[in-house]
Amino acid sequence: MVRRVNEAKEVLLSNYQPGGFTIPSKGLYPFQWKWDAGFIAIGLAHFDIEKAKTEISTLLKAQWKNGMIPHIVFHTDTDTYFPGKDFHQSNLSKQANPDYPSTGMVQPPVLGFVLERLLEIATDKKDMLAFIGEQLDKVYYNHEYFYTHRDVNQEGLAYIYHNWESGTDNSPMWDAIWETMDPPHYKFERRDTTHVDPEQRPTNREYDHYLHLIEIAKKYHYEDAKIAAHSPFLVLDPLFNALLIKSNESLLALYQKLGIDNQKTKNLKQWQEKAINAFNKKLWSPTHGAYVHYDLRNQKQLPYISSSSFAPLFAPIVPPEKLVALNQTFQEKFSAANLYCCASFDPTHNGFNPKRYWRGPVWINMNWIIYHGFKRAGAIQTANRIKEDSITLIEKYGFKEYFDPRKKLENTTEGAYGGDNFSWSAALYLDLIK
Ligand code: 9WN
Repeated sequence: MVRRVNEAKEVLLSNYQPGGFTIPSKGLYPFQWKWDAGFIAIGLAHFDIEKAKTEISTLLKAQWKNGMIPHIVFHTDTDTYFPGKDFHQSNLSKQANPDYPSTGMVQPPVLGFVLERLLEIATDKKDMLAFIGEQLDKVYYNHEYFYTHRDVNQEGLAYIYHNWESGTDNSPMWDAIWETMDPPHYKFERRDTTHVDPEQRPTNREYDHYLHLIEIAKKYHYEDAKIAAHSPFLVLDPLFNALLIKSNESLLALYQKLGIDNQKTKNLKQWQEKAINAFNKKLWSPTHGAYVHYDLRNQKQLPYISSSSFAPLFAPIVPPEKLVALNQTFQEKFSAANLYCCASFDPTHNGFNPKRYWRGPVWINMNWIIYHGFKRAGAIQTANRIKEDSITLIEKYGFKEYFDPRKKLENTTEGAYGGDNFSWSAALYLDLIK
């Protein structure tokens, strides 16, 4: 198939905004999103290193006083997205950054390993290391925020209080939590479904749950301790915590490159040891042969396997005996010859839906994480399969937001869904083909 390198660069450049950040997709997502910004910077670094640096520094300018980096920064005024800044009202929090309206929640902590990847890509290492030196403490304070304010049991694992914090918004595993809630039927105008077929997006009732969780957080002025005490959604997510552990590892490597050994690096080492132990105790399910989510509010594991179950391979987490079981689970459930790798949810489960958002479709950022994970574990064949499938999907369908895992579709016009010219699909394509 024909390479789409120039197109990928065009997607990123056309989504780049004068304010020094890149939107994920025109119309559908018109602001800066946290984990998108990280993946986008990796793609930009392959052809415009200055823009890659700006993407990160713009995001970090919006950091809150307590170290939190918000999930969306509303750099501009536009009403093509709901819920926008008037709904989230970050100014309710004393910790918010008054100069940057944002949401009052987070997204997966990608910045540590993104900075490390930028250093690998950069040709002028000295210049990139100087940039990293300017930003690194901010990322450290973000990790300190997680371990200080998001770890209710002080066990080394950070909770999320909203499905949007997971990045995997409407995964079937949240359904069990929605059943414990009965939010009002809010009156609101969806904007996403004016850009994308509603069949490919969450339902209105799911949005009631999403909005309700934000109303609770707003009621408590986004105070973490109060959210932890009252939110019906309080989850330890294996994707989120694996990326935090991976980023801890990267922060330590980067501090070492900068010749820095201080209280911060001591703290990072302590958090890391505690986190890895707790991760293997609390998030491993012997029944599933995989890592799963833990529902802190209801004190139980959520019994579902998803692409998030394999994210720990990307970090220094998985001991040898678990590696064997995890690999076996992957081969049994996710690597069938008639499927592209990797479905976002267990394709053998009845909750699997190959077209609807995070309930089954392939996402390129998850593939990038799992590809590096299997590579790190030495499972090169599986790693290469994931890389090749990602490249094939993009070369076949273009830079869509998510892709149908089924190789044989009844209707050949189907196969890729969600937003068009989606930034991280373009960015990570540029990185995967290297
Ligand atoms: C809510 C921007 C974001 C991604 C998420 C993806 C989607 C937003 C939405 O788009 O979520 O954050 O409105 O659906 O699920 O992972 O960061 O691309």
